[in-house]
Amino acid sequence: MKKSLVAPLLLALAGCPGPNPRGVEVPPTSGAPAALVQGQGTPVAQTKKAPSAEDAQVFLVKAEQDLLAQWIRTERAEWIKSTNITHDTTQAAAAAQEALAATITRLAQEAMRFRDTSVSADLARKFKLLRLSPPLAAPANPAGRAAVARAVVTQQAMYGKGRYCPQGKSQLRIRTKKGAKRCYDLGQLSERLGKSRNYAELEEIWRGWRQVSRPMRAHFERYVELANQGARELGFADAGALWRSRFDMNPADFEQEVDRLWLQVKPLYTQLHCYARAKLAQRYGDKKVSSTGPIPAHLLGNMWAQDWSYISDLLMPKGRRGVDLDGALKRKGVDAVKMVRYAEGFFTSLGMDKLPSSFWKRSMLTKPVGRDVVCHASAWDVDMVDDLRIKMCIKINGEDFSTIHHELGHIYYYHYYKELSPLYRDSANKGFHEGLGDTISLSVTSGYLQKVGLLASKKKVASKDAIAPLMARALEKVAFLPFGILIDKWRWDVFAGKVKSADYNKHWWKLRHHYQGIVPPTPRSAEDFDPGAKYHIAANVPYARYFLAAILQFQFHRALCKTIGHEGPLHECSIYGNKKAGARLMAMMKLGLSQPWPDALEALTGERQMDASAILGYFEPLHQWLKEQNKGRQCGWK
Ligand code: X8Z
Ligand code: ZN
Repeated sequence: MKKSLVAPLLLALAGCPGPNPRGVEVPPTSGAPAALVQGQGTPVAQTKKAPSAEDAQVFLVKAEQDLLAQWIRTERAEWIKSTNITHDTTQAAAAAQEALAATITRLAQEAMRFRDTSVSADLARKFKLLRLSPPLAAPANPAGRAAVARAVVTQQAMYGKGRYCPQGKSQLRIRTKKGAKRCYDLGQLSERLGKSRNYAELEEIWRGWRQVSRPMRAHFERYVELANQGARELGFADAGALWRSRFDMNPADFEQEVDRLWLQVKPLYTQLHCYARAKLAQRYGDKKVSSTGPIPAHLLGNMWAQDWSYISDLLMPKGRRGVDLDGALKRKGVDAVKMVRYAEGFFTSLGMDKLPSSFWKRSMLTKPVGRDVVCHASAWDVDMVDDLRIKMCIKINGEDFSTIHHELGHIYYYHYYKELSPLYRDSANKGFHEGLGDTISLSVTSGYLQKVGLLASKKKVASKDAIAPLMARALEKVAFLPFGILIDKWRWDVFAGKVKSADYNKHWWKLRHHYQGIVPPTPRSAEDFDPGAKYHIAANVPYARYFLAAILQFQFHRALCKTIGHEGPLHECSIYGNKKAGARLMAMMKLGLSQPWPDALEALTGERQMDASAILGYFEPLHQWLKEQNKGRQCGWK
């Protein structure tokens, strides 16, 4: 989570990676920062004499100091709230967010003085970042600022404290301690949703969790209104345009870029969907799962149908089995701390530093008893130097093993750009931050697991057995792609005023149908607010970054595997222990946000474009196999 710069609501960031999404338009080589702060309101402190480049430099140094101090204060308040959600911690976090927003508004207004000052490219970039960063711009007026902070903090608390408490007869087979009140949190519901194969029970779990988000709709409506107001004050068309302006291109071009990448990968997703649908029809019957229509959303093993790994037992081809990492971790008695140690071991094998001792003292690795916390995994950079922490409710399974690598990716990114000037302490674009740890996860191959003793050493898995490992990976990575794109497609439409609040849910399901090919198992109404059942919507975390990360991590992996001279299929490549690969990663991380992202991409991969050919190449053998399996089936959905 982290700080943002312009009037913002950074609440948002709380959560995922942390860093604030600072903007990244390509800076002019020199010139007036005026364009960067247009729409900021009335300039203050106009001086008679035009300010010089030196004045601008002095202003920015001080501005960065002020911001840093506020970010740290806000980050601490957010940490306290997220690891103990109470009335008071929530109020304190909202107050910190408001104070930060006020600082940013003040700085943005003061920056107006330099609108006609000619400055270096470096300063121009910083002025630009100062304006572009907030994930959500709050209005400059104090009442609006406070209201939007409250709306987001409230949604986040509703999500964090959310429980489903069945009324009357229930299908649930979740064991609770005798006498305990029968309410279930997201962790319990998700676990059961992954394991149960009982249609009615799955339906109840799916519906039950969505009761939590129903009352969020009114808060969300207010938040949209105020976020848009804030964005317009900064000179953007709406809050979605502000979010899309952070990728070194204009908002319309960014949307096209995302569409282009999606169209590249859509045929692969469609084949996976077609195959999964046929298997689910075998399991649940063709009355429940139509052979030509969308799939009921509750049958895919995940609360949001974004990762299908938990139904791999239904989808793995006969006679082929993936690696049983869940079993291996449990058999070895690996606990939460050891899981993180394994991940740290991967990063250090690449030549990176060990995690600081404060990380181990201050992180929250397991769900505490007796208090509400935000369990959604996140990585924190509390003092923006080395007070690094993760917050997770780790379960001993393969999914969390992979999430820990994801979170440490954020942590190492924070660590390696800490020397940069505060405004540059972020990744090249947010997809890089989200993709770094996932790139390492792609190197968690069966060969690697054998090397570190988590799997028994057997003979090398022959390449002709590629289908099982590729299927396992596809259920996580390929299944995710349409979900990764639609969350922000929905928010962009909402922010742009294309969807009225009465149609929030209807539009959500239109996109879920269009992109993912899924439908709700039970009728939904305008009173439901199913988008809010996903953390990032409740917590105001932009999501297109995860879609980009899903594409980028395969580009990173392909380039690193080339660097280490790997021969053979990419799914068998692991960069574990390779210092040359580590050096390339560190060099990219050290650039932070100081350069436009194509430069950072080039530093690592030699390429300047985001490109789905890497993910397609990785899955090519599976893609061909799926096409074979789907022969005679009518793929796609009506
Ligand atoms: O939110 C996350 C991370 C924290 S930044 C755990 N992810 C997205 C999600 O859970 O929806 C990682 C994958 C996508
Ligand atoms: Zn993340």
